[in-house]
Amino acid sequence: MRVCTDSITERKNEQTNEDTQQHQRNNAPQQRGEPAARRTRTLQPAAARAMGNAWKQKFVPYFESKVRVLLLGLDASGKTTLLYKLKESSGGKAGEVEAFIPTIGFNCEQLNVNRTTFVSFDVGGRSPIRPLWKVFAEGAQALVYVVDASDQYRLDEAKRELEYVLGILPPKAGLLVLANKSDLPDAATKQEVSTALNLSAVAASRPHYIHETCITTGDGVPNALSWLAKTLSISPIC
Ligand SMILES: Nc1nc2c(ncn2[C@@H]2O[C@H](COP(=O)(O)OP(=O)(O)OP(=O)(O)O)[C@@H](O)[C@H]2O)c(=O)[nH]1
Ligand SMILES: [Mg+2]
Repeated sequence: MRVCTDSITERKNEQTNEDTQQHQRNNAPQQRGEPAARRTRTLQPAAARAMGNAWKQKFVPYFESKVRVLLLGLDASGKTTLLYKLKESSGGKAGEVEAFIPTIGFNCEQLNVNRTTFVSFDVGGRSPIRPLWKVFAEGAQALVYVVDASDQYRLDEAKRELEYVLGILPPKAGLLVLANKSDLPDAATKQEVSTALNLSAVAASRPHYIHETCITTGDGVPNALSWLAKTLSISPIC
């Protein structure tokens, strides 16, 4: 049996499921230079699968949608604002922004626009539902990754999370990065965000595009989403 000091494996579970190992690698507090006190528990893969199946009931529009788009980003990057902006600019064609807040405490939302369903949740190294992401990633045609370009201290965290998500996303799924909050004076440019995320390397094998946005005013959003619509060969999203 492997010897590991991580709290997750302290349960002495001999399961060597790939999800769990991947989670441990990415979540190891020592690797993030954090004290042991901040360690968190996570779902076991079997529990995640069971919960994933239960969630499929809540997210029927997403799983039955012709076009599935994941909308991810660190907390406070602008995901919810974007969903409401999409709803507003769809001229009444979009569905409701449906929010689910499961007891394990993270936000999840979905929105239908023109037979395209967006499902959104926070990504963060300590997310206890990380093994669940696969349920949503499988079958996703694209990922919209929202980055708070004004929060330059967290660009590295945004990079790590993006790498993890790209690892579970279908290989041909497109990637649209929004360098958001470009209206703020200290916001990184799209070139700086691209470099910080190492975009040309991590997304080399898939269609990708980065655009500066100010989601609150809508600046840059139509241009960015028209790239997405073109890449997905669907009618304009907004
Ligand atoms: N200045 C500025 N603020 C923005 C922009 N986009 C979003 N915000 C603000 O950033 C804050 C967080 O936005 P949300 O849309 O709630 O972010 P989120 O990613 O859904 O965050 P969580 O659900 O908390 O994880 C809100 O106060 C927004 O008004 C932008 O382009 N510029
Ligand atoms: Mg939100």
